[in-house]
Amino acid sequence: MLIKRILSVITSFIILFSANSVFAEQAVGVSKPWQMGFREAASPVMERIVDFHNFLMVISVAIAVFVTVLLAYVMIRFRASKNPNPSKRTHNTFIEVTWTVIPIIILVVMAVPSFRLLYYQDKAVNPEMTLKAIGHQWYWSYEYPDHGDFVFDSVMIEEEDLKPGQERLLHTDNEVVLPVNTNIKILVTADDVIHNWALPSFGIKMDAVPGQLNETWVNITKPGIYYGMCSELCGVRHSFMPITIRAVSKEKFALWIEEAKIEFAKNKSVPKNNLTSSEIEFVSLTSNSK
Ligand SMILES: [Cu+2]
Repeated sequence: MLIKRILSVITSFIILFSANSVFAEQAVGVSKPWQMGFREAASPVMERIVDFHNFLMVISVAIAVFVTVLLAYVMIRFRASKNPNPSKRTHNTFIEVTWTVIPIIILVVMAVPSFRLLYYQDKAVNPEMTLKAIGHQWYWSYEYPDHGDFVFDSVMIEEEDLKPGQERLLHTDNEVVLPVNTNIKILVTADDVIHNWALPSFGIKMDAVPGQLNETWVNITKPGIYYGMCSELCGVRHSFMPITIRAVSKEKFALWIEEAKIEFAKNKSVPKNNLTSSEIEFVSLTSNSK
């Protein structure tokens, strides 16, 4: 009876996992049901983050196993019932040097690739274009400084307005279109409070700080739709300011840019008032005095 039950649980798990692999191609840059570990990497930075994670995992597991075995050995070998007269030893120079030096070596082995990765994700080498993301309460707006003077807002689509294929709480009305196989410099800032522009598939999690321009980069390796979200608690609708990126070929991107220049240039005709209340007061006072 018990064996039957266990078998049925195992088969249902196999069916669940194989069903997911059938749909794997449809969902790009989004978490899948029953997923373990990271989203599929879609940039050289994320590929290196995954490799570094796997490398650290081996070290962590080896240390955990070693400590557990050592603890079990000590508990059995030196148990009170077999050792009525406990040892009075307090020092052993060789062991003390060993348990200091080996952890230092392990930390250095971990630190070297960690710092290399940190500097690798810091700045793009020869960026071909720039994307500027600006965080607002509670949506993102985007500029393409190398492609003309336009800006657009990216606001989450509410659940009742979702179209088939759009992910709940993740899809925005205006998608950020980017070309694949291009070194893209990403500038991140904010308008009001601290936000965070996070895109797991690209290995990006960059603070958006008002008055500060933070830089990172991406080179998207596969076309598709990628989802991200604000990752800094920024107010009541913090959970509802996602990022939707459509990665396309360079040719399609060139076409989209031409359309975007026309479509979003209109928004520019109504300039956004970025002044603070004290600045507005100052402007109105000085203009009245003339
Ligand atoms: Cu935010």
